[in-house]
Amino acid sequence: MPDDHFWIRRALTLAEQGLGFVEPNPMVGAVVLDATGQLVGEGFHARFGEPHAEVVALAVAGEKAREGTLFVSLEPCCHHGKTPPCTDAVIAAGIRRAVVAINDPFPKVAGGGVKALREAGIEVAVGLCEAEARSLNAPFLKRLATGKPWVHLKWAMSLDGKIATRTGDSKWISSEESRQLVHELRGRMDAIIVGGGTVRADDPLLTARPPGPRVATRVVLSESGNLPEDCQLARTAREVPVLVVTTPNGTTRLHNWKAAGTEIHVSPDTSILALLTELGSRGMTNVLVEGGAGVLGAFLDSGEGDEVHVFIAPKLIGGAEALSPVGRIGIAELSDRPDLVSLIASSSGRDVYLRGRMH
Ligand code: AOF
Ligand code: ZN
Repeated sequence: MPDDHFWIRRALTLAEQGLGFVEPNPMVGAVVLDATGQLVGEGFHARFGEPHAEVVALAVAGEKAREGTLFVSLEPCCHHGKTPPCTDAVIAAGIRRAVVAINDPFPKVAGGGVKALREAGIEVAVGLCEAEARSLNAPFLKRLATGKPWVHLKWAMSLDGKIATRTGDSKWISSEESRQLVHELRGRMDAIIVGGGTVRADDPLLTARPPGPRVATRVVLSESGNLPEDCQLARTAREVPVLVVTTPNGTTRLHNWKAAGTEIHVSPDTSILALLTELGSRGMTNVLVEGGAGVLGAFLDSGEGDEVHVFIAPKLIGGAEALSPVGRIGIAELSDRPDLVSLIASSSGRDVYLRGRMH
């Protein structure tokens, strides 16, 4: 059908409005056309626990959905979750044809939704705008496939690739507008991750100001447990969660942090893989790594970065001793790591904001 493409794209655009509100659920959008091809209903999954996209769109369409067509960016669910199965609502509404962008890999659905619709005599097409639908819900799909959250890596640097001067002065490299964008990013994350060195050097608060749709747990990686006793994170741990990830040795130094209300996660396995598996098991979908250079390097060296957010300020810092954003080992040959894809450059105040994906 010539218009199918248009309407499935519309469903994808609607879905995007759930960003930050629906996780750990996927973003889903739906459009209903009547038997003559007129738009009679639209909807999207707006917030975790609230009605699914199809149900919202079908409610708007009402009786006009009979013999009509449903466009949905994800396979309708066929299970009783927090809401009844969408397939029941689609069948009851008398929909004749459904166009679905991608199957839902959620184990309780996984093709069962399409099967239920077909068994009810509905004509179902799957796979239109598949690449766009996969990209939109890449974090949801990654967590279901691997158990790990989607990893955003973020840094701000000068035009010559430094994150501080030779004396360590780093406040501020990026503009006010860029720092505001970082707060928006934080407001839709499940975790903000930093290393102990950043806590010792910067005493960061790591909250989203103003608050966004979700509250991220502030995660500090500290094998040694050597963290300042009086700092913003410890002081605010009862208002916004703080999780310290440490080793059995490190715990001995963290009694005060524990008393302040932070959670201490102890693991002898200090790998990034172990960390992400732990965060994924807590239902986290998106995590933001804010540094320092050692932590960002550890993520990239272990192949655990999915998306990059870089703010480039019109400053020239210079100096062989001044730090660059990504430390640790790095690649040996340029061909050892593919270039970023889906790169988007925009301006943010006087800075350039570059955003791209690793794969
Ligand atoms: C749909 N339409 O709009 C969404 C779906 O906990 P629940 O009841 O909200 O169910 C969550 C699961 O349902 C989620 O993991 C995903 O598989 C599916 N989400 N399905 O038909 C929607 N948001
Ligand atoms: Zn559903």
